[in-house]
Amino acid sequence: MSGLSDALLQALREAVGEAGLITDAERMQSYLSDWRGAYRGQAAAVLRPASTEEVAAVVRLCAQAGVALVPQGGNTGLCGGSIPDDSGAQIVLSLTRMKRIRAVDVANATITVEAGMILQQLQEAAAEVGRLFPLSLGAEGSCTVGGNLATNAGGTAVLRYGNMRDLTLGLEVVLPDGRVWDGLRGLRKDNTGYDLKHLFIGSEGTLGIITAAVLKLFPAVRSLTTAWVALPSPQAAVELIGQMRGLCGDRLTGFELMSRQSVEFVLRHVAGVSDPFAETHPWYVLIELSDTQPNAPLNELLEQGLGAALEQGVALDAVVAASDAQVRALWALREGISEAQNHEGPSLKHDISVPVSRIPDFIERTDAALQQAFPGVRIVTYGHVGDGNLHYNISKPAGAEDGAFKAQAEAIMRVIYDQTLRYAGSISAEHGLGQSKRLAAQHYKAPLELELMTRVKQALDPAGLMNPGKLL
Ligand code: FAD
Ligand code: 2HG
Ligand code: ZN
Repeated sequence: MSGLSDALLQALREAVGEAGLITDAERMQSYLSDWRGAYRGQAAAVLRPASTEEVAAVVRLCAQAGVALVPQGGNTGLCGGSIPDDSGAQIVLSLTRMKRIRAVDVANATITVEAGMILQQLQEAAAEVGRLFPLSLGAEGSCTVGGNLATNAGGTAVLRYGNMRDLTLGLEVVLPDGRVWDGLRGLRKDNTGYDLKHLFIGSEGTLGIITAAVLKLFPAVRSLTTAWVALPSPQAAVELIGQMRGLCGDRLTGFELMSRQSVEFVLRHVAGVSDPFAETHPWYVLIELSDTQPNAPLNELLEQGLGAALEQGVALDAVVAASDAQVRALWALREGISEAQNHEGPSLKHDISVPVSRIPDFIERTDAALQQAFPGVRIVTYGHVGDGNLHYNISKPAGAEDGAFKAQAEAIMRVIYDQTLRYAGSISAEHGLGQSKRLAAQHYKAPLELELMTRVKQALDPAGLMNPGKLL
């Protein structure tokens, strides 16, 4: 039984229709926990509006009744942002029925889509008009544009194209009082005051519901080459990315770092992958070069760059993919890490960033501090090294009790975040604060920044009904 009044339930049913209202406990389950099983909540109902007008009607009704809303897209987030609390009083507002393309303007290089569109479908829609939508991440087959915007998603192509914020020109947002802000402008230049879209991008559903966006399109990629390179150290990765950038410029579109521990987990748990090398090495990078010209001389560039790196001892070994199947196999080794680590029991995720130049020192000192304080923990370090963004994830020691490891979670996190602060970094470079880093942010963010953020929240959502308990 839903905890909502009969009158509100009836009004919501009229707003979204029978197809848009779920109150059955069993049918609500998949909206109430994340894929890792790390977060679980309860809800009075799940609403699935099919248009902006329906979202606005729901928000108005909930504002009048004082009921909190938890926006949800593909529910692939990694910090509990899309999961309600356990009071059973909140409503999950799923945008997944809003997935239309509203417009494509090839001459303006823009596409206007609704928030529930799956990222992969957006990439395919761009390809159909001979263009590229470059945001790319492991969850792209399930995550939505609304979730990408609300978390300012990053992924593996930020190096060349930027993160979701950089790919966005305009937004449509249902405000906490139910009014619709039509900011769907496809302008690359607009200096008429505060750029309001940037308030909503990265706001994790705490300031309003994003219902549509105007996004940038780029020329399609017509040449691509991918290499898997073994390295002696993170320092070598920083040197190699500098050299490759100097040589290839914007053709360097991917540069992902992985520790041996990360790759070992993938080899152990993901079907159909294999180690490209006979010998094991401490670190690897996956390098991608691409070009909008067909038959661009990417292999020559790669061979030149890697040849020099091998000679200098910056690289230890390298293979270049010889077919599309090999390209996919190399990416599977990288994209499989999240899933593989999940098979190794409880893990702690830290999506930190530090200046690229300080990555080697950060890893060396943080590894040492952790191994001294928590002997045996398995450190799974990988990520978008060109963005200074590391997934510095920790799995429990092999054979340790889950409970004993979980009891250390807070202390492990402190060591990592204290180090991050020491290196002038951020405690969340990609996934956002959600539930998991909300309290840590109170400690690690500057008080003045927190005060300004609180004032923005109060100005837009004075009743605090937009995703309460997240971010702030
Ligand atoms: P959800 O998980 O449903 O929601 C995320 C947040 O956005 C929540 O706070 C929610 O309330 C809010 N929200 C959702 N839709 C709206 C809306 N329409 N309006 C307002 N608020 C909304 N992230 C990266 O940045 N880079 C990566 O490389 C990356 N790789 C991943 C790989 C895997 C295997 C997985 C599982 C996740 C990965 N993620 C990554 C995290 C996640 O996929 C992204 O954060 C993604 O952008 C979330 O989209 P979603 O639709 O699933 O959002
Ligand atoms: C990635 O880069 C994602 O693969 C997920 O951001 C990271 O699971 C993780 O910790
Ligand atoms: Zn990532």
